[in-house]
Amino acid sequence: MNQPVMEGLRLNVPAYVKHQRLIAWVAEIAALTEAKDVYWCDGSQEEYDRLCQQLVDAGTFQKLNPAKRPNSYLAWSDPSDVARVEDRTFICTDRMEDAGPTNNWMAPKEMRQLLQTGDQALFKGAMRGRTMYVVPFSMGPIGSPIAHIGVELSDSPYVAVNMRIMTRMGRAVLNVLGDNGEFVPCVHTVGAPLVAGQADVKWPCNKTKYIVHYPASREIWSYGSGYGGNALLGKKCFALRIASTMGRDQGWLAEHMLILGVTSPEGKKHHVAAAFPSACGKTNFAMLIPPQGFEGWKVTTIGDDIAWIKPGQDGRLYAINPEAGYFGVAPGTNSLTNPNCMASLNKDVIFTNVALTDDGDVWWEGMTDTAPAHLMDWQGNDWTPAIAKETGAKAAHPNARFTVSAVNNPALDAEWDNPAGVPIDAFIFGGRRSTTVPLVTEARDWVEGVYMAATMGSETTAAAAGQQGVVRRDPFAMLPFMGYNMSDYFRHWLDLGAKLAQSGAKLPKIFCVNWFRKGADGKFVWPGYGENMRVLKWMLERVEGQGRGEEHAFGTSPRYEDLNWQGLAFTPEQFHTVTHISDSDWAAELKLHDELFTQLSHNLPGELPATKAKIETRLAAK
Ligand code: SAT
Ligand code: MN
Repeated sequence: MNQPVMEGLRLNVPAYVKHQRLIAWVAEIAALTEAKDVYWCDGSQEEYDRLCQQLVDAGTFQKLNPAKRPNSYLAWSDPSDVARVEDRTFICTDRMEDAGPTNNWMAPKEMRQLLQTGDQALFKGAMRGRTMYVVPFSMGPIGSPIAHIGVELSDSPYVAVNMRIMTRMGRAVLNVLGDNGEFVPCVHTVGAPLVAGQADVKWPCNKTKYIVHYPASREIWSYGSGYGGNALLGKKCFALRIASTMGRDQGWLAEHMLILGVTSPEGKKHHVAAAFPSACGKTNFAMLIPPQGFEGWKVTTIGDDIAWIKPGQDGRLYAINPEAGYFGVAPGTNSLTNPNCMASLNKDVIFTNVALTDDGDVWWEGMTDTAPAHLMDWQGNDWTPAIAKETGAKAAHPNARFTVSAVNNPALDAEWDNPAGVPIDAFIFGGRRSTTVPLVTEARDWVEGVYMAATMGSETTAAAAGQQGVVRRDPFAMLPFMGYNMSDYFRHWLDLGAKLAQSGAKLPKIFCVNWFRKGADGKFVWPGYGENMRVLKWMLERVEGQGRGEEHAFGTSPRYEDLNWQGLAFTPEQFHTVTHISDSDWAAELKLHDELFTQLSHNLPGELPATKAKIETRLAAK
């Protein structure tokens, strides 16, 4: 313990760490960043409590009223550091075309110069005055053959405590790593070095931000942000961008998908994986409570954001959730829309950028019908409903988040931690579209399903910095999370489907959904949330070769009479509003598909334009 390795710096390597390559790398990064000292996280409860208290002392955390919200904390970020920064996210492959046209690219050598090796390299001295936390984590059950290990070095204790909730983190991971195991090295700094005597701020960060991936060496380097996917590097950076490349090379899939189990009153269980862009209700869908008219049905959560999916011996696809917690959007969540989620948040939560009530609890827009008479907003300002009305000030930031362990979820599936995963019966792809895309459509085959997923569009949300509410193509809901060329990824999906079909296995069915169509009054027509069960049940009937529908140009959709309406007043006219296919809207939509295909023309699989041509023929024949 406490071997002095460099002048002025102790690496503090615990006796149980045997991995020389890991120790050497920690020493290298500590030297580069000139961290004040090094702390190895063991993942214990005692450590978590201690770091949280340290964050309270530093002003980053406020401890919530233990009578209302036991063992929970609130952090308010810097107002400039509130979401993922897609324009600052880079994939550094040798060849630009391997990152593809949807990613920011820089040659690895050039990026390393900027971050590590150049005279002004950003990581040089970046952790001065700060402790560097060594955060060993496993994506997937510790020791499972499908899990992969990462080690994040971060100068943010906020990151360390969040990683303990979001991943399996600590000493047990290093035990599995042994003296020579493989790990993905993740380096993170908030980019705010302190000179001697300088007081720290509550949320250190830097205006300059870089979220950088080197797929070839499976490295992640993140600079300047402390928020969400920019800083919790196990999530989008590792489990999607780096893992998608691993999946391509090794024959599996890393997807931006929730995983849920559905058990019928007869006890038959199906598993579904569903991709939606950030802040489009994945967590709500994964925790759905069946509505009136669905007595005896049960929905259970395996994962709410990311799925790693691998072909099993039997040719079916098996999915695991590589994460151990939820980093979900708070605003809009309430005990009507998502009671399971609200129950998950009763204790042991880290809230970020929600509002603080006068009695030391949290609040956000949509939590209750009436707002509290007074609270402190996410920027620490006085907030009242009157102020909000006058200035438009939000109590919580629209991308305010909760971090909570999966085991807090009352609807957690018994298999959520099973290293073998669960067999997937259906894939669902959904965007946020006020018009054009019907409530639900079943693809006639795998290729048509891949087409639907590839051409998916969605209106942008507060989860990413930038303009909101504009439709952009978001293939497979992976646009911000793809670690390689998007067209090569389409090819990977097509090839995997063909390979599985060849083995004689029954492929999962593919569906496309849209919960977000609006009426002439600009309001959502479909009630969503628990009522999505009606659509889910239809999909599972189709999986079973039952369930009726009507074929149209893009696939098969249910007619009004094909869904169970027991317990919901939803008229055929309303159903028409959320399902009808307008020829002119679709002519415009197909033009956008064309634009996407032009953008992705390098290596674009011929099956996709061919599918589009078939749709056009069908539309013309109407
Ligand atoms: O900030 S995260 O990337 O973790 C959340 C999201 O955008 O889905
Ligand atoms: Mn997500």
